[in-house]
Amino acid sequence: MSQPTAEEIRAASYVGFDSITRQIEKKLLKRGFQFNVIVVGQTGLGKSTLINTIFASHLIDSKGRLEADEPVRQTTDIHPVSHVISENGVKLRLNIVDTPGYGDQINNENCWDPIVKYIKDQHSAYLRKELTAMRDKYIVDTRIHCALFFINPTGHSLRPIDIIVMKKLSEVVNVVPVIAKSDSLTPEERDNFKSKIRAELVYHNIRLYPFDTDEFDEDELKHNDSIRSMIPFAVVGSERNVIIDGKPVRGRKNRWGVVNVEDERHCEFVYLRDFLLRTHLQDLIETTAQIHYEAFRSKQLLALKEASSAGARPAGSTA
Ligand SMILES: Nc1nc2c(ncn2[C@@H]2O[C@H](COP(=O)(O)OP(=O)(O)OP(=O)(O)O)[C@@H](O)[C@H]2O)c(=O)[nH]1
Ligand SMILES: [Mg+2]
Repeated sequence: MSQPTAEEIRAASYVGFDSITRQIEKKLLKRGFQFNVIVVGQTGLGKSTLINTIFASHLIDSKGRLEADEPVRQTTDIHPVSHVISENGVKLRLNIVDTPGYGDQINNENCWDPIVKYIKDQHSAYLRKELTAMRDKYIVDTRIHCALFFINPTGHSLRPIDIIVMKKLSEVVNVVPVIAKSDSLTPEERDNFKSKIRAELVYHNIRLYPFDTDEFDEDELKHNDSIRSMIPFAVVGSERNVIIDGKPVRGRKNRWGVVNVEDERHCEFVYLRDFLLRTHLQDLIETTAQIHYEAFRSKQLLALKEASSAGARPAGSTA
C-alpha cells in the first residue's frame, strides 16, 4: 500500500471546528441585534428630523410634523421609539430615544440631568436583570450605545453649556458630536468651525468615541484616526424629498439652491450614517458593554458590598 499523501493526512485530521464561525453567524442572525441611540442638544437644532433622515422612514411620528402646514412640533419628553429593520436577513432592533432640547431657559443649570439619569437607568435596569437568580436567557438591552450630540452651527465656538453636557455624557455613553443644520454654513465656514471645535474638545479634555484598543489592527487604527479627523460630522436633515434632475431625493431647498442630504459634496450625513451603521455598529455596542456599563456595574457592586459589610458590623464599630 502506498503512503498517504500530505493532502490525505490533512483531510483525515480535519474535524470541522472551523465551522464554528458559521454556527455563530446562524445563531446571531436568528437572535438579531439591538442598537440604541439617543439624540441630545439645544432646542430646534433638528434632532427629531435627523433621526428620521438616518432611518429613512418616519420613525418619530407620534409628535412629528409630517405636513408643512402642521404646527411646529417640539419634543417635550424623553421619548423612545422602537423599530425593527431588516437587511439581507439581518434583523436590527432599533431603539431611538428623542429628547427635548434645552438651552432656551434662562437658567440651564442641570438641564442634562434627566438625560444622564435616563442613560444610567438603563444600565441599572440591565444590572438588576443580570443579578436576579432566575435571569432571562437574553436580557432585553436598552443600554444606550450612542449619543448624538447636536452643535449649533454658529461658526464661532462651542457654548459653555455644550462643553458641560458633552463632558457629563462622555462619562456614561459613547458621544458622537454633529454640527446641526450645516446647510447654513459655507464649506469654508464649516471646515473652520470643525477644526475649532476639535481644538476645543481637546482643550477641555472631552473623551469622545471612538476609542482605540490594543486589539485593533493597523487598518482599524487608521480608520479611527480618519473618523477623529472628521468629527464633528456636519449634517443636514430632511424628512422630505426634493426633485433633483427629475429624481426625488431627500433634501432641502435653501437660499443657495437645493441641498441633497445624501450627496457627500453637500454635507457629511452619509459619512455619519456609514460610521454608525456600516463600520462601527458592533464596536459601539461592545464599547458600551465593556467600558461604560462595566464602569457603572463595578461602581454599583462595590457600593453594594460596602453597604452590606457596614451592615454586618456590630453597632458602634467604626472599623
Ligand atoms: N436648514 C435646516 N433646517 C433643519 C434641518 N434639520 C431640521 N431643520 C428644521 O428645523 C426645525 C426644528 O427641527 P426639529 O427636528 O423639530 O428640531 P429638534 O432638535 O427635534 O427640536 P426640539 O424637539 O424642540 O428640541 C424644523 O422646522 C426642521 O424642518 C437642517 O439640517 N437644516
Ligand atoms: Mg425634537
